[in-house]
Amino acid sequence: MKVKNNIILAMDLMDLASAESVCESINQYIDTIKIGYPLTLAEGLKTIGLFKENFGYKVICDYKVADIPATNEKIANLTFDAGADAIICHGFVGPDSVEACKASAEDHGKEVFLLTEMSHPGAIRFLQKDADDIARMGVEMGISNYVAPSTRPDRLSEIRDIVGKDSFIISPGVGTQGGDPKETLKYSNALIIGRSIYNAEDPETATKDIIDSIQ
Ligand code: O7M
Repeated sequence: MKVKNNIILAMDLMDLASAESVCESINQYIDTIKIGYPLTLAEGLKTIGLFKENFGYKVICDYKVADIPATNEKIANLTFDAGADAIICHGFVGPDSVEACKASAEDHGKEVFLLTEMSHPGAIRFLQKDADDIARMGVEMGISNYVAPSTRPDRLSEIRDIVGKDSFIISPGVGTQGGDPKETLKYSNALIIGRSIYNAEDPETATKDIIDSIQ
């Protein structure tokens, strides 16, 4: 996936009008948006198509799919049928569950991202222990897109080593959660950024400042 300016907007505002207003103000700088449960549960699956039609964005659906294979397949099919370009699934549920999302993505000619370690402090307790193995599983399965944390550059670097230089890693945790954009891009292909942009007094300036800081 190609991502303009290496920035994916994490749009977690919960009403479409506010979300679209932020997108309008930064439209010239981004071409990829990530939406998750906050906006989808508030406004419905139709938001996927709206971002595509109104802005021409690539839409990554962050539904952190983490169920049995049969249920994962239903979730992924619905997501791709609604127009998503990619879906994010959890890895800790194991290869059969991940395979269900991957197969759905392939059937639709779309992409799957495998979530390895998460960016928040609580991820250290359970997920971190298995994150390298999750990344190895992804490689064994032929997955080429990953999510790994910008809040722990050492861990991000280790995950990069496992998935290899040709894999595509996107990283959340920049800004509000403490991750540094430039440091993150040493190991990652794109930054996932939410509150530092959509909660900024002036989202356009905030976006421009981030772009300047990574150039
Ligand atoms: O920049 P923020 O902190 O406002 O938003 C970060 C976004 O990335 C938000 O949508 C989170 O749900 C998501 N995210 C994390 O913050 N940490 C993770 O480990 C994983 C994700 C994510 O995108 O998962 C796929």
